[in-house]
Amino acid sequence: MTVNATDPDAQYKVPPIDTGAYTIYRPVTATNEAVTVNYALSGSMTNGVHYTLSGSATIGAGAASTVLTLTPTYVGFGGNAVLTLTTGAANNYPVGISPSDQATVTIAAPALPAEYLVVTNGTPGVTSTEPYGTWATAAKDIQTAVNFAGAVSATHPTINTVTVSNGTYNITAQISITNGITVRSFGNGVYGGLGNASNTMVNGGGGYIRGLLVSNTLATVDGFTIQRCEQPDKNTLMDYSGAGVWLYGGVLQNCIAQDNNRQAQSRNVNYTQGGGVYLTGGGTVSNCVIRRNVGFGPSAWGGGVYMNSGLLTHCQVYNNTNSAYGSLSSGAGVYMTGGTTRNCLIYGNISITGGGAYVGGGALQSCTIVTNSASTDGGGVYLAGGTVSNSIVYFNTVGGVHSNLNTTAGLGNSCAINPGTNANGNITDNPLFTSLAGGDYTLKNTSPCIDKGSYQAWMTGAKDLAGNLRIQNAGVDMGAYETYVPPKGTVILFR
Ligand SMILES: [Ca+2]
Repeated sequence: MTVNATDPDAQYKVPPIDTGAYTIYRPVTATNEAVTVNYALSGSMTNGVHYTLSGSATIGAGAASTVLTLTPTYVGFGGNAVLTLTTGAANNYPVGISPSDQATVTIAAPALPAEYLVVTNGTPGVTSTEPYGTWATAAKDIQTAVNFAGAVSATHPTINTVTVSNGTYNITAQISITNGITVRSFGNGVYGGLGNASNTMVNGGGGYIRGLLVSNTLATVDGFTIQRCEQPDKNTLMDYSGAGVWLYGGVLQNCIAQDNNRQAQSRNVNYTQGGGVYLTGGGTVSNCVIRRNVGFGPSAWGGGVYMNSGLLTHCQVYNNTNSAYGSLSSGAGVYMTGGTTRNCLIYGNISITGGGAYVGGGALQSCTIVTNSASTDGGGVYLAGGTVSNSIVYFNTVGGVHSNLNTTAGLGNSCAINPGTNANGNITDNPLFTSLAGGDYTLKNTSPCIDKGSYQAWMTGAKDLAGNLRIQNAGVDMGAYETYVPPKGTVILFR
């Protein structure tokens, strides 16, 4: 018997799979009767798991050889694997005629992509092919690639990044991210970021579908606009929470949530918790823009953001509305029962109470809250628990009682009036924005808010909303922006 590796190279790649082959010959001088050849395979891989071997080890009557085909079925290994086939005793033919009774086929580890790629389904010249590792073979919808990413599979490598080319992705079902993966946009040579977010749209088209459901604490979404999505229904928490994004743990960063849940009123839904974003499970929303989202119902909580834990930081939250008919409607910009809202600019939001924010628990820190309005109380913030610190709550309006806050209980080191207090480090003076009319809420050099904040541990090394150092000069400023005040006068010496 002689065995040759007549196709010594094999590889799992999709498609096609590159098979290997062993051919077992008998000597030309041998019998022409059918001969069954025993064989053994040795190597680090397991038949049925890593490959399958098909064919027959019987050399038929009158035939000179038989072929065994080796088909790789597993891609998740590293390094090449060698499989050696050894012929042994034949049941009706003497062995040992030939010394060439061994041959090897090598299964090569394919070059795995570092990421799954996605393009819009209108992109020309693309033939979607697993594993979507090049732009020419990219997936044409985000969910398809997300489903593969992070999954431990016998037939797919574990790749933890999905990169999505800029464009508009019209969805017909929510994008569900259940694994601890990173999903990021890509455009102009840059990954993620707010710049790409404005060109990479997840568009619900007004259908009654959520945009993103993120349910893994290790997941990160970076650089998308989520727009025109609607809360699926009005009956269960999952139905009426997070029309744009439902984030359980994980990170949403550099994203824009806009124009979500705008049909809530026409659908007469009973509840809304987070028309733009629902934040729970200790997740983080960072460097995002949350605008023009809607809450509706007798309990419209958080047209922009509803959060019961986690961190909302360095975000702009504006022009969200609670179009509600009930007095429980509160917190058009941010409704929080826990967690931390930090270093955010919250403006132009409209509600029944708490136009900018409702704080029922947790901490609101270093925020600038202006030009919001409420129809009954707390045009800026309605404080029912928790704390507001190092913030500016000013120039908000109300149809009822207090334009800025319903109470000063829980307010510290902040600038506010109606009501205002000089206790607990608070001040009531005009904060002197650079341009209130022009919407520039940075502080003039002469602002009374400069250096009047109170240090908190997170500020060390942190940036303000504009990306400048959070602490400058003699101490931290109140509000979302830090102003650097140059030393007075420069001594010029003449002689
Ligand atoms: Ca300062």
